[in-house]
Order: sequence, then structure tokens, then C-alpha cells
Amino acid sequence: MAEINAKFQSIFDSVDADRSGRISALELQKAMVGTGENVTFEACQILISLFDHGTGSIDIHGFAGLFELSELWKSVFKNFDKDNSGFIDAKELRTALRSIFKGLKFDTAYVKTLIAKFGSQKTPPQANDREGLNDEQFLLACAYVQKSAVVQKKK
Ligand SMILES: [Ca+2]
Repeated sequence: MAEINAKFQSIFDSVDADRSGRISALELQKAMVGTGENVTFEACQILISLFDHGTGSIDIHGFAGLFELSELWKSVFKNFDKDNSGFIDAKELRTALRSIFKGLKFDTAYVKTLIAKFGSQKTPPQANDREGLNDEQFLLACAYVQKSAVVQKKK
């Protein structure tokens, strides 16, 4: 568990815009968009749902858990982004997912679906667009996979 110190508390407070003591998907989205991330409300709902115990929002402990998990995923991303381009392609993504979600199978079609869902959506697409994910997109894709995996286990 990430250490909850004064610095972490102040990060939490800055995201908890209405000072309710809990962070909602909307508050998380506003905070992430504020740092320049292009993140959808749906993606934030998925992130929150990993630690909300079905309540729709997270307290500081849930936020610490989410923070720790994102740090872990980011470090995996760095490992697989060999050329430090800030970008991993479909093949690297598949290997990265396999290393995080051991025991789950990822076929090429599924990986392509993830890239289509979380990759940059530029309109119109530019010729130099590569198929792949940056670190934040990778994080959201991981959250999505994690969520789907939990749902599958419950079935
Ligand atoms: Ca709040």
C-alpha cells in the first residue's frame, strides 16, 4: 500500500474538488484533463471501479491503491517501450499485457480492439499515425482489462 503522507493527502484533496472525502469518476476526469490528458468519463469510471467496492467513488485508501497500480503499470510500460519513444505497438502491448495479467490469453484481435478503443483518435487520421498506445492510454487499457478479468471471474 502506498504511504499516505501529507503530500499524498494534498494530492487527494486537490482531486476531491467538492471536499466530500471521496473521489468520483467526474472529479478524476477533471483532474486528469487538467494535467493535459485526453481521458474519457468512461475510462475514469473504470479506474474508479477498480477500488470503489461498488460505491462509485473512492476514499484516500482507494486512491492510494489506484495510484500504486498505475505506478506498476507505468513501470511495465517503460520496460516494453524499448526505444523510449513513449509509445508501444501492438506486438509489445500483447507481451506487456501477458506479463501483467498472467494466465489471461490475449489474441491479436483483442489487442487490436484495445488499441482501437484507447489509442489516439485523430480525425482525420494522419499518415504517420502508428498503431499503438502511449503510457496513459496503456494505463487505461490495463484498467479495462483488469475490470473485464474481474467480471469474467465472477461469471
Ligand atoms: Ca468528491
